[in-house]
Amino acid sequence: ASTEQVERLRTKAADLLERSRARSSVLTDIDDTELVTQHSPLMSPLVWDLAHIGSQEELWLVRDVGGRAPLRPEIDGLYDAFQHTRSSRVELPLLTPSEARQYVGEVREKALDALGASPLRGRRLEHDAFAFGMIVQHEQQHDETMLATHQLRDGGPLLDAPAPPRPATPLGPAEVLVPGGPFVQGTSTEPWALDNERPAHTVDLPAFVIDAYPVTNAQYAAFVEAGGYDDRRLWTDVGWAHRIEVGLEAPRFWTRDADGTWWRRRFGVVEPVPGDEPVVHVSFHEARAYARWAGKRLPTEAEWEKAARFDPATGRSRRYPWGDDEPGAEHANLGQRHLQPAPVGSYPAGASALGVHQMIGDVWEWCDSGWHPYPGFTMFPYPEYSEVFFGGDYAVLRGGSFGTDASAIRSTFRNWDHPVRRQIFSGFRLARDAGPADAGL
Ligand code: AVJ
Ligand code: FE
Repeated sequence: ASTEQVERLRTKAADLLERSRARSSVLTDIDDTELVTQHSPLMSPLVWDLAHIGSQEELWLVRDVGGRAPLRPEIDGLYDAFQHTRSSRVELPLLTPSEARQYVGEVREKALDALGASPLRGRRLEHDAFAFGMIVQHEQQHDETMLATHQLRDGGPLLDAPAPPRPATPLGPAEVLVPGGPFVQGTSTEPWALDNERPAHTVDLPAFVIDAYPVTNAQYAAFVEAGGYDDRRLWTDVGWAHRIEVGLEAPRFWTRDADGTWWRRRFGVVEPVPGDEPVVHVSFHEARAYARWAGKRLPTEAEWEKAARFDPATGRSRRYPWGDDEPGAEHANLGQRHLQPAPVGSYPAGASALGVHQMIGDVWEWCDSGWHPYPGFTMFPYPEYSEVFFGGDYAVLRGGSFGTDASAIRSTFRNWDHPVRRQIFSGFRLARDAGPADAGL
C-alpha cells in the first residue's frame, strides 16, 4: 500500500466511524429514562447497546489493533452478549447513560489514536483495516437494533425523517426469469466482508422466476382478509404451532378498525397502512404461509443472491444490484434516511441487471435457507460473530432494510434470525420454479 492509499484508508475509516457515532447519538440523545427502560423483553435497554458498542470498539480497536491497556476491564462481562440474555440486561449494574456516553467517547478517542498509529501496511494491513470495517459495521448493526427498540417502545415519536420518494414511473413486469446456470456466490475480495460471506464459490442453479418487487402491504392484507391466518394447510407444523401459541393475526404493529381499515403504529405514530409499501414486521413463518397461499415459495439464499448480482451480459457477479458503485440515495432506501420502506418501484436506478427491484434496502428479505457456512468457510476473527450460530434454529435474511446503513450491507451480506422474529425490519419476496411457459418472461 502506498502512503496515499494508507491515508485514504485512514480517512475512510475515520469518516465512517464518525457517521456511525452520529447515528448512535440520534438514537440515544433522548431522556435518560427511555435509555434505561426495558421497552421489550426481546431487546436490551438502549443504554446497554450504547456501552456494548463502546466495549466492542475497546476490545478490537483499542486493545487488539492499538495494543493499549484496557480502559474498563471490569465491565467486559456486563457487555458480553453471550453472558446475559437481552431480557436480563436491565437488571445488571450497567453504566448509567452519562457514564456510557463518556465511556464511548473515551474509547473513540483512543481508537482514532490507534488508527493513526497503525501502519496499515504489510502484515498489519489486512487485520487492522478489517478491524476498523468490522467495528463500523458492528456499531451500525446495533444502531439498527436500537431502531427496532424505538419501534417497540410506547409513547409519542422521538425520531423524525422525511417520507421516502414516490415511484416516478409505472411498475414494470411483476416477475423476472433468472436463467439457469452457474454464478459466483459470496466473495473473497470485498475487504469488509464478514467471515460468513466468504469465500467466493460457484453455484449452479436451475432457471427460476423471482418477483421484481417485494410483497406489499396491500398484497399481504389480501392474504389476511382471505383467512390466511386460519387456514392450517398454508402453514408448516412448526409455523402453525407458533401461530396458535402467540395468536398471530396480522403483521406486528397492525390493527384493524370496525370499518376494516388497517392501521399501523410506526415509531410512535398511528397511520393507515400504505398499500404500496413492502410489508414489514412479518416472521419467516408468516412469509412461508403467504407464499403457499400465493402458489409460490420463498427464494433460497443462492437464488436471492443470483437475482441480485448476476449480470447475464458478462456472467459476472456485481457488488450491488446496480453495479459496483457504493450505494447512493438514488439506489436504495438505507441508513434510517426514511423511517419506513419506500413504495415498490421507488428505486428504478437500484434495479439489478436482471431487472429485480429493491433488493438492497427497504426490508430484509426472508429466504428459504437455514444458517450454514459456505464451502471453505474459515472463522475470522472470532467464532461468536457467525460460527456458533451455524446449524441453529435460524433462517437467512438478505438485502438490508431502511434501518441498515450502506456501510453494513452488500449483495453478499448475510443476516440470520429465529424464524419467529418480527420486531426486525423483515419482509420478503416470492419465487417459483421456471417452467416452459416462462421462456417469454
Ligand atoms: C448479524 C444482525 C444477527 O445483531 O445479533 C451484533 C450482528 N453480532 N453484535 C446481531 C451482531 C454481534 C448480529 N446479526
Ligand atoms: Fe454486538
